[in-house]
Amino acid sequence: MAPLSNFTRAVGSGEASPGSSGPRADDLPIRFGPLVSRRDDAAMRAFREYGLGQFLHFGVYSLAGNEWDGVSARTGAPASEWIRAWTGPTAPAGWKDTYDNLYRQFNPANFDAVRWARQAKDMGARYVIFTTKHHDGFALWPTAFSDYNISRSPYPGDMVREIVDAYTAEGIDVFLYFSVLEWDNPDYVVGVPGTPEEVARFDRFLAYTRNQLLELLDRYPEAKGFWMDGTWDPSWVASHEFTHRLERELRERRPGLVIGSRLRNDEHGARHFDSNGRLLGDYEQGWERKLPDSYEALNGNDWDCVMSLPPNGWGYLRDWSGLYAKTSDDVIELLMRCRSMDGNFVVNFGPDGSGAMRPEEDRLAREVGAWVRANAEAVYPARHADLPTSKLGYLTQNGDILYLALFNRPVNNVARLAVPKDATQVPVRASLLTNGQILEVRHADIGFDLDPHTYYDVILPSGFSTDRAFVVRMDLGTPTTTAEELMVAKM
Ligand code: H79
Repeated sequence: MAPLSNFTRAVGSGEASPGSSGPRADDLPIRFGPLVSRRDDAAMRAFREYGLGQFLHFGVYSLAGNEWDGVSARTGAPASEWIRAWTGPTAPAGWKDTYDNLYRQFNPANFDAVRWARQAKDMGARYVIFTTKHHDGFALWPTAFSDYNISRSPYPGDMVREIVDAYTAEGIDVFLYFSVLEWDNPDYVVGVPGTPEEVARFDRFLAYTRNQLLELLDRYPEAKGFWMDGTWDPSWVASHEFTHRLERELRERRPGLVIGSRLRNDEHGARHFDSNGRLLGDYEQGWERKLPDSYEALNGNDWDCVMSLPPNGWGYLRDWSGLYAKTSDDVIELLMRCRSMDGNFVVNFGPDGSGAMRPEEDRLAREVGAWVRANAEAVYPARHADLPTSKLGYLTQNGDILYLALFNRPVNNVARLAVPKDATQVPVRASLLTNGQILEVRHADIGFDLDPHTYYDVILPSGFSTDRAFVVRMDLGTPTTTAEELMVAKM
């Protein structure tokens, strides 16, 4: 694909086009390509074992809850945290001005980072991504580089510090969400800066962005990484030389820092991956409200999938009526789907303007937590199993232990797994993870012509019933039965 079309696609559809085509033979010369290749230090090893994460969207938009004066913004703003962009006939007169003054009321009485962190811990989250600054530009830390920050609100404190402290105390790693894009900033430029005045303005904006990122690193040395956002505009994309330098500087300032692929693009405009298909950063950051089709398509890259509970609302959305909200079963399924492909699954919470989680989120955290606790060893550190995928659920593996998280229980209670005929390790023992009950394993060498697989049947106890997915734990060992040659036609 020509680099230009890559660029056009990225700009036209936000983050809609993740996925690498893998390194290509026709290498284009690239000056502003990756600064790292697959790292294997402690920070990245930890990233690979996070498994489950929590996203927190909290800010001035949480006060509105996607509506104002009883009028819904649903048809005029793309998502709740986007409410400042509300336009159309339903938008209140002078809305932007109203919004830009909302911070004067931002004083969430129920904000309690310790409570959130405990809840995340109980849910089984091992990292949190916190919105230090969303597209509205309001900083939840007392930044020295903009007046539009928490210290100008009635809230007496530094929310980022409270989050970092509370989550770190629970052993949950903190990633800082940071939107480059700022709607309210007069120095921000939409489109490639053209006139000398625009160039000067955007240069000021870039310097400001750099200052804030370095400030975050200096103020919160406990933070493990950045989850960048709002980097699709051609103004940022054209700043490839600056962002290349910036990434290097961030890494030098904080060895071990984990940075996703949304920060940068190459000089041809290719985002997430350079024009030769190499990942730009430590992990793929394109999986927002979407999932890869297959493990193979990921080319071994690290990745996380971030997901809102309603179709697309991240900040508090007061009115969920008429929207499908993902259930605990959905979240558990997504979690295991991600783990089976070596990814982390990050579920979003959007507390209300008082700092309270909604009852649905409280319930989801409890239910997901109960499941993850009961099935922890199938979630982490278990990873992708190099076996054919199963229509019954998702496979993960840790050394000699194979896990099948069963979402589609067969009506005959025979859970059949395909294994390559030449596999040296096959399921030899099985049990239910939830209660340790031993399950019978049978080799089912069906003998389909040209089939590269043989099959192992795990017999599920008909007396065992559950209303959630459950995990079959299998020991892998040397095959004791071999494929029979009896049926090979002698022709
Ligand atoms: O914080 C949440 C969202 O608010 C944020 N990312 C998650 C984690 C996000 N903001 N924007 N997007 C995700 C992608 C949006 C892309 C679009 Fe557009 C905005 C499509 C249409 C408007 C950018 C501008 C791409 C095309 C025009």
